[in-house]
Amino acid sequence: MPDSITHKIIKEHLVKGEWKKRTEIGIKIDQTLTQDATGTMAYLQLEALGIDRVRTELSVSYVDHNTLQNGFENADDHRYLQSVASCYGIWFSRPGNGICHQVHLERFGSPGKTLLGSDSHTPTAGGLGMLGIGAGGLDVAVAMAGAPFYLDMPEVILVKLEGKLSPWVGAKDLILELLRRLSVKGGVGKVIEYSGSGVKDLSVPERATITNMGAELGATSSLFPSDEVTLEFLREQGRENAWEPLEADKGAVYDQEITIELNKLEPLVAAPHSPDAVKTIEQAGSVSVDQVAFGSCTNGSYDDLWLLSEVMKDKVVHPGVSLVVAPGSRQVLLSLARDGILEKLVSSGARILEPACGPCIGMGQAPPSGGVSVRTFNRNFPGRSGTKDAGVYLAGPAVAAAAAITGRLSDPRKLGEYPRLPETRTLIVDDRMLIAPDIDRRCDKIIRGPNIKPIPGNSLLPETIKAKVLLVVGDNITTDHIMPGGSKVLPLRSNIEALSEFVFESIDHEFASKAREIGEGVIVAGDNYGQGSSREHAALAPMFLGIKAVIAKSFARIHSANLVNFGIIPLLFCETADYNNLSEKDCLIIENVREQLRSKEILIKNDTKGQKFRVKHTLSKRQVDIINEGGLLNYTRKNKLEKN
Ligand code: MIC
Ligand code: SF4
Repeated sequence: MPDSITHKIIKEHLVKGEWKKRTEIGIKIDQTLTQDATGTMAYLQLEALGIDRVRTELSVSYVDHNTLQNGFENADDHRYLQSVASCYGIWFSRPGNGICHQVHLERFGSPGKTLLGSDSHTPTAGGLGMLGIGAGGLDVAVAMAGAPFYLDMPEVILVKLEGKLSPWVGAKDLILELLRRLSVKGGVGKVIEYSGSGVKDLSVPERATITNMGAELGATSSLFPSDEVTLEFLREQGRENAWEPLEADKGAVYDQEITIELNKLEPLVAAPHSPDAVKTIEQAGSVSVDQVAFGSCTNGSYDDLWLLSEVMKDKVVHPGVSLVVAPGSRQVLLSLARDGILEKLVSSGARILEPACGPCIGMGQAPPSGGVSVRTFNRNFPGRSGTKDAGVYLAGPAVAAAAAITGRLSDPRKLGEYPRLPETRTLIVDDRMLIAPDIDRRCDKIIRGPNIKPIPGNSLLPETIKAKVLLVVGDNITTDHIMPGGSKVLPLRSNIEALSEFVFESIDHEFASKAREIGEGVIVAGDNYGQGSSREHAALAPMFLGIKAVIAKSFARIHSANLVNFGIIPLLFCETADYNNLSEKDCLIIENVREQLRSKEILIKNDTKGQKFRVKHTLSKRQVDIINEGGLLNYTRKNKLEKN
């Protein structure tokens, strides 16, 4: 049977389960990546698994998120990560070397291989034809220990790109168009594969912008073919040996097909506060802009920043705008410096930040009160910028550059002729900020600062759950709502007790104290609960606060898996009316829960309202066993580590 790219890669890596849609499969993971904000917990969990060295082909630990060092915490975590990397045979990308996804694309990504990362934008690697999947830190730790990674066999959507992009219209506009059509839940349970005549004109960084933001569609992954363009990119990186051609077979069958005519696209933005609130510039209106932020793992490439410098040439940033620029990697920053582009940017008034996530995760550069920020990033969830009442527009580099000059949202096509990228451009490859694993290593001691606390444990699932509804929320609740980021909270990622104080802070700032007072709780939610980040802390901290189950209309993939990993039951409403019947403080009783979990439907008694209702689950037997054990760590300790 002719295969899609997705099927080819999965077939080659399938180690458990059957080739059947929506059933659980286990795949072998070739490479892993972690970043510092999720990495400390992932490595604490790796330590708890008791292996002596990672069993993947390659694992990399990046430091890119928590780089603002307001206190000792982040610096301590960096030191911990470096010492773990050296003990376990893991590459270490030092702070200052760049954002994990950009560096991985440049230095390690490989067509046809699998990559599991403790960050939701791991599918960025799909720009190279590599199957990148985001997961919670514990899943990544287990994969590093050499066990399979489990996921539901995805459906595959084919997106055919026809024609050519017009000047001033870019890859970001393409993925925003897809978000407009499919919404933030349109990709859940699916891999998005690109093909068509338009593919060959997209560079690898442009492809990576598109696969990166597949995460915003909720997709499991996104994939481009590996072709001559891929080879050229790898050659530029001195890595042509990593290349292999990869394309779908003729006649491959897809679950859904979409065509995008590239010449019909125009510059787009995602309006506050969701990546799918997509509008044309005209529809968005001539909004006054206070800040423009360039960079992130979506648009931090050389070409993106070069475009900004061309637009800004001989001009200075609008007096009402603060322009901040964070290159995606040290390679990009070095190359920009060599080519005089950095000089142009500084002379135009750009505020240059280190190559890291920075403002994207609220690590500094929060916009002013009620301000508007135009960002080349991928998420504009409320409060994520660090300013609660700021409005963030997501845009491509052309729209963001136009805003930096005019001080308003404006159509870049009015800026005149589109600049031409110099044909002789080369990138500086310098791996001295990457520490390679030492084959003959001696494991010196792992260095732990006082902010690193032991991982809280969980007990076995009881026979009966008696818990109060602690919160009722609507659709599309993000993990930023559940467990916020930002410079105040992120340094606490390895201290769950301290972190748990901030759970649901922006929705109900008394949530943590209520949870502690009540003891056992349930969350009630609408559709797509837990979209966004892969942070397992959005399950681990609620577990610490006594949350036993989440009942939702539907879940985002990574968060649902994280709930299972920490022993919280993800349950689905059978009838929407039952969602409307539940109120905060209702006391819910699930009798014989262990027994009930064996079937797909579960009866819940609402003791407060004297009602009964049914919910369902889509958990595999393996996942039910994990929940019964109180989470994946307990389960793995009991059942010994599986091998690929
Ligand atoms: C994000 O973009 O939200 C993050 C920060 O990169 C997260 C990971 C985290 O919360 O540490 C992600 O996307 O998974
Ligand atoms: Fe970093 Fe932002 Fe990318 Fe997340 S989305 S990895 S915070 S740059």
